[in-house]
Amino acid sequence: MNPVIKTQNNTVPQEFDALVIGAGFSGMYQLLCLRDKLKMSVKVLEAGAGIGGTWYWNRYPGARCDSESHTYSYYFSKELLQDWEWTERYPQQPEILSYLNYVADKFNLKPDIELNTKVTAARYDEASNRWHVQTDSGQLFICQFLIAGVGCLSSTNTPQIRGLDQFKGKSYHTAQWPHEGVDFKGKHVGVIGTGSTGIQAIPVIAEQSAHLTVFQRTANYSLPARNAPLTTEFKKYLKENSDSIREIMHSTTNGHSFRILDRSVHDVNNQEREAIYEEAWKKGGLQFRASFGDILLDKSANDTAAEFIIKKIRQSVKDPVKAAILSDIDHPFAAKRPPIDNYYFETYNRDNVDLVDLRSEPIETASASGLKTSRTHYDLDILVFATGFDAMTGTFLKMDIQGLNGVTLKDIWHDGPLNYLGLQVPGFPNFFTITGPGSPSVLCNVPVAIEQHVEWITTCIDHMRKEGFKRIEADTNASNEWLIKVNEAAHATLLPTVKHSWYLGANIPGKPRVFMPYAGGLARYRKICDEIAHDQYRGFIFN
Ligand code: NA7
Repeated sequence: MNPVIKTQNNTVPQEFDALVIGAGFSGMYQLLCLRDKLKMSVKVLEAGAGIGGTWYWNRYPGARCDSESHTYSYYFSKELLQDWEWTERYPQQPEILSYLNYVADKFNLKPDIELNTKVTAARYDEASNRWHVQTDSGQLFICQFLIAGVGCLSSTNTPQIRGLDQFKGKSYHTAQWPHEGVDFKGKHVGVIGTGSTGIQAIPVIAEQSAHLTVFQRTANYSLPARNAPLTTEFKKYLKENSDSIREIMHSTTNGHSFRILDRSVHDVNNQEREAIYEEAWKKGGLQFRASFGDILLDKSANDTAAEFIIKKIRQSVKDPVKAAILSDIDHPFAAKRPPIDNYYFETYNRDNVDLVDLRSEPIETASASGLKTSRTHYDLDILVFATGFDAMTGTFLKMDIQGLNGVTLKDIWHDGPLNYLGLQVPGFPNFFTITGPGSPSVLCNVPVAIEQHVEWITTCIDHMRKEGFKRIEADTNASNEWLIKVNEAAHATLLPTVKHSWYLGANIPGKPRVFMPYAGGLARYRKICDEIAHDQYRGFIFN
């Protein structure tokens, strides 16, 4: 054994067949599959002090899932589907975290998860065909397979505001929320950001604080969630119909339990269209965008949905100035991740809520007592950054990952995340990425995408073991061809037309502008992955 990374404290390296990074939905299921189905030795390394990934970190007020609870679940175990009962249509963060802990306990996963352990570096040693993985505590692990289940939205983005270090109040990023919570009582609070997170947090913070100022850069669409407790009848329906629900989720574009209707906006007259939108608005949730098949494909079709939502925003917000700022939306509906909300726009009717349009008065500096824009100064006790993530690649690039011939992931992803199927990167043998860039991931109900990836990886490793292969690597040509397909799939939609989209990396200064997720739909993607596996894993090189 010839470790290429040295331990800091001369501890003996620990060896495993596979090492998984991250103990969220992905890492937990990958552990279960490799350990229990393939009987491999596996360790999961998790930076947090608890399991749960996204749902361990995102504890901000109002944090909730925007997939419906019964679909935001593992579907691999019939017993689990029968055991677990969600309470609400859209589960709150604590309920999802309880669910993940329940799963971890039920399948005895925790003994194989090492918490408080952040991976800082990983190097592939070609001679031994092993990954040498280093952690922030100086531990060294050695493994044949390295699998990243690090999540797509796990590296926070906090904008650089001049003078922020002078601010005497408290500031928090929503995805690094203190476990003890934040007491907003009597406080003047500022929230920067009106993406899904801001839209969830703002109504709750408004209720709890003395005064809230929302700093909005880009106006956003949002759909009413119409959250409610699940009825006894619906819970019974779920238990009796889990197979058919799973079948629908597997066969749809976005992995939800509803199908995008195969009709065009232009197939119906104005009155019919209005009635369809009205019905969808009443039902609430992301299903609104499934009303017609061409909403995300054709700008003129999209305009009808956009106009309908903008009309609703104007009806909800009484102050005409606020209504104008909130409804001045510069991108097509659903071309950015569409948030769903609980009385978001109505929150602006409260006396204690102000709205600042950062496009007409940008933030200039922070001061000891708040934020100064080009127009005035806002006094704040607490500043909340709901400013999103360095999505899809940020967490990978914070680790120093080195593949063949000393090439780092940073080198190979300099112009964008080269990958094959979002599962592997050429030059990084035996390294798999669960819901990596190049896969449908964030464009879907993510647990469905995760189950597909984890099961594909498990079958692939099983195949290798049966065939006596020790090493798998994505072919460079196949990867380049895949990137062309990812690009074509995106450009067949309105998704790449948005300027400030994190799908494109455009929210992070200096990040290459490449549309990262695969927009061809989960069902089509699943078929491609299955066909490639069936065709002797075309595009992968085995040794
Ligand atoms: P998002 O969707 O990236 O939203 C971030 C928000 O923060 C958005 O309104 C941004 O405005 C705003 N932002 C970011 N940087 C700045 C600066 N420098 N100044 C002012 N405003 C800024 O992140 P979320 O956490 O809301 O949601 C992420 C995903 O989590 C979501 O899609 C779900 O999948 C769950 P912008 O629009 O860029 O002008």
